[in-house]
Amino acid sequence: MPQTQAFADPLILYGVPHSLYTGVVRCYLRTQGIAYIERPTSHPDFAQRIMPAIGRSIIPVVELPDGRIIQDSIDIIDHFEHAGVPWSAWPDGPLQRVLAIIVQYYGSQAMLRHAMHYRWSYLDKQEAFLRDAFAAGSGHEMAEKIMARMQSYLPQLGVTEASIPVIEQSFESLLDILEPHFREHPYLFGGRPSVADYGLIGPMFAHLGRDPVPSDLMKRRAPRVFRWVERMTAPRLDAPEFTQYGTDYYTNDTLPETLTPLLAHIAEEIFPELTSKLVFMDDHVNQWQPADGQPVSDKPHQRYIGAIETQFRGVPVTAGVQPYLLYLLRRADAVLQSLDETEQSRVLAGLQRHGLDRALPGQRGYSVGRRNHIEVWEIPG
Ligand SMILES: N[C@@H](CCC(=O)N[C@@H](CS)C(=O)NCC(=O)O)C(=O)O
Repeated sequence: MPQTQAFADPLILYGVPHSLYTGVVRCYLRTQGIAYIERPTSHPDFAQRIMPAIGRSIIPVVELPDGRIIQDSIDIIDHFEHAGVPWSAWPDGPLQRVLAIIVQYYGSQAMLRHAMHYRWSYLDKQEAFLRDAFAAGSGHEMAEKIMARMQSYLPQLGVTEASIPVIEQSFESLLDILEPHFREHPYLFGGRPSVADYGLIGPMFAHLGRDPVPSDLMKRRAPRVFRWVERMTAPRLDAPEFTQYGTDYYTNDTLPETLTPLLAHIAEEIFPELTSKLVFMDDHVNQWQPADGQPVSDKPHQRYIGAIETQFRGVPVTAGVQPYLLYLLRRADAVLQSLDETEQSRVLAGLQRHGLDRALPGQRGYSVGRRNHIEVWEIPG
C-alpha cells in the first residue's frame, strides 16, 4: 500500500457528526488514513475565517495545513485523489466509473428525500437525540433555528403525507437489495470503497444509520448493510468478514449480479424526476441567458433555482431543482467523452441494459461548474 507523507499534519474538517456531506468526507479521510481534527461550525474560526472565504454557511469545509480552504464533498475528494491516496475511489473500468457516479448521484442527491423524511417526520420519537446533536454542533440557540430550517426543506424535497409511504417502501427495498450484496462483497464495487460507496454513505450514515428510528430499522432488517456503514466509517479498510477477498475492484469492467437490482431500483426512482429537472434547467438557461461564470442563483446560500412537479414511485411530488446535480453528473459525461467510439458504444450499451443511459446529461449547450466555492453556469464561448 503506498504511503502518503504529504498528509502527516492534520487538516481541519469543519463539520458535525449528524451532517450528511460531512460524513462523506470523514469516511474518505478515515479510509485514506489522512489525519484530521474535526471542528463544529460553532468554533469561532468558522465565522471569522471560513465563512468569509467560502461566502456562505455550509459544511463540510476542509482547511489544509498550508491554509488552503476547500468546500464541497466532491471537490475535497478530488483534491486528495489528485494528490495521491492509498485507496483511490475510482475504479478502472469506464462503465464502472459511470455507474459509480450515478450511484453517487442517487445516494448524495436523490436520497436526501429519504434522509430528511426519516429525520424530521419522526421528530417526536427521536427529539432528544436530534436536539442534543444540533446543540452540540451549533449551540442551543442556533440549534433551534437550524432544526426549524432543516424541517422547512421537506416540501421542496417532495416529502408529503402522500409520498411518505413510498419513501419508506423505497428505503426498505433498498435495504433488501443491499443486504445480499454485502453478504458477498465488502463494498459496492469490490474490495475497497469507490465514489459509489462515498455517495451512498452520506444518507446511510448521518441520518439513516444513526438517527434512532431508521438505524433501528436498518439493524433489524439488514445487518450486513449496517456493517457496511460501520466499515465505511472505520479507519482504512475494515473487513474482517472478508479476509480472503483482496482490495481490488471487480476486474474487466464487470459488476456482480447482486448489483443489478440496485441499478434497477435507482433507474425506477430517479426518473422521470431527473429528466424533468434537466428540462427545467434548459428552460431556465434559455430564458435568463446567464453569462459564463455567473453564479446559479442571486444569493450564495440559495441552491434551488425553482421547482418541478414530478412523480416519485408513481406518487406526484414537488421537487426543488439544484443546478449542483449537473456538476455531479457531468463527470459521467466526461468519462464517456474520454473514450474512443467502440468503448463509448460498449459503455452506452451497458447503461442502456440497466435503464440508466438517460442519467447522462449529454449535449445541452451549458454546464455547471464551481468557482470561489459557489456553483456557476458554464457557457462555452
Ligand atoms: N454540495 C455540498 C452540500 C453540502 C450541504 O448541503 N451541507 C449541509 C449540511 S449536511 C449544509 O451545510 N446545509 C446548510 C443549509 O442548508 O443551510 C457538498 O457536497 O459539500
